[in-house]
Amino acid sequence: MTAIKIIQGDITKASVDAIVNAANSRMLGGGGVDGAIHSAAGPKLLEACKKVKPENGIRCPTGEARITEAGNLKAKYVIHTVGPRYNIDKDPENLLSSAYKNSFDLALSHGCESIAFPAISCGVFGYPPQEAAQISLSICKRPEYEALIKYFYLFRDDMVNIWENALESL
Ligand code: AR6
Repeated sequence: MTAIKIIQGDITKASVDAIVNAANSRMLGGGGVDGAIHSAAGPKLLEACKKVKPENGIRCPTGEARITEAGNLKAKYVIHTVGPRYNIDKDPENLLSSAYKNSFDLALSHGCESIAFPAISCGVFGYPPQEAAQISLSICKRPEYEALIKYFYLFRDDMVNIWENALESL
């Protein structure tokens, strides 16, 4: 059985090997969970992000992921991924799936045993949370990711309910 834990709370407090950041493609910080992760991790995280080579200012295209050290966080790594902007990017479902898959693949290739996700794209990027929950959880249940313990850190009660209901109905 795949271990999936749904937690209400701040992802910066997660005791896991890798924390996933819902970043933007420049990877230099931002608002929402990105801002919270950078302020908890301190300036070392921004320095690590700057070392990721940009192409035309883009360090991480939408749907891809990049891994850095985690500064002052308890986690070993931050995995920065960029989810789709729901009403702007084409094929948001495929891009959101890729964001999760690429995050998992980086975690596994770096020897992680546990990973914590926020609700990627469900804030300013406007992804409907019910749909995002189903996509994220169906990827979590793939056999290739079975070895990882997966946490979702969700800020609000209603988001926790949405993820719990989606998990039951899968
Ligand atoms: N812990 C867990 N979840 C959180 C936290 C936290 N500390 N803070 C916010 N959330 P968003 P996006 C929730 O907007 O939609 C940034 O500016 C929040 O309530 O952070 O992928 C980036 O730089 C919501 O449910 O990410 C990008 O430009 C979820 O995290 C852009 O926002 C995601 O909301 C990315 O937008």
